[in-house]
Amino acid sequence: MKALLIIDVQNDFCEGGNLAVKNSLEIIPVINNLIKKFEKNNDFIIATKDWHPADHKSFASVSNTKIGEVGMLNGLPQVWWPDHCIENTKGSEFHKDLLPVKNIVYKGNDPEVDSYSVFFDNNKVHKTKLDEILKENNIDTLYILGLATDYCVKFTVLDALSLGYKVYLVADGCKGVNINPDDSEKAAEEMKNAGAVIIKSCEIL
Ligand code: VGL
Ligand code: ZN
Repeated sequence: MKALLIIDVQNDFCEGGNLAVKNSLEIIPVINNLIKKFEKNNDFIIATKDWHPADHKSFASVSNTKIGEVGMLNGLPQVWWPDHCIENTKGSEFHKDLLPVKNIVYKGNDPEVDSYSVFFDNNKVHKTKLDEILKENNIDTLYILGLATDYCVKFTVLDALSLGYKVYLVADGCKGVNINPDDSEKAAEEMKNAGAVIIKSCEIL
């Protein structure tokens, strides 16, 4: 069985948000078309939320660091981010144009460690419910898309592959942060080398 996995299409990652990903609104119609398609076939759909407490240490404001620079957090290299996706705020809500999705998985709630992958936090200590939910529903194939290609999409795809899922990355359904201009390209290469199949949304039947 297959599932559509929609990563972090939240206000803070969209135009006008605190960590806006360029041209992110372009992917919403692509994602909505797939939501309709998966719904029609009774296939599983799951959406994720980056969900941080206000004192999350990945925030430059909390760690007294500079946005965009890299430091160390909990023994791991950490990009310092602007405050974003704070739990129960406008910024952490899904973008209003995204069609509603019933199944939601949250990540990033531990203030001490960042969590790009929707399966594990960055130090792989805590696991979310995602793997369990997918297994309960006999899902072995994932169509992954959303924000951002070079962070949460990439690490989710890599963990999904290492957990044994067949992974399709829907290229026209993703946009990246691109702190360096080629970060998304490099991320796509990395995902492909790890075994992800990169497709366009129109190839999904
Ligand atoms: C993300 C940076 C910080 C993402 C989340 O969803 O890609 N990026 N937190
Ligand atoms: Zn975050």
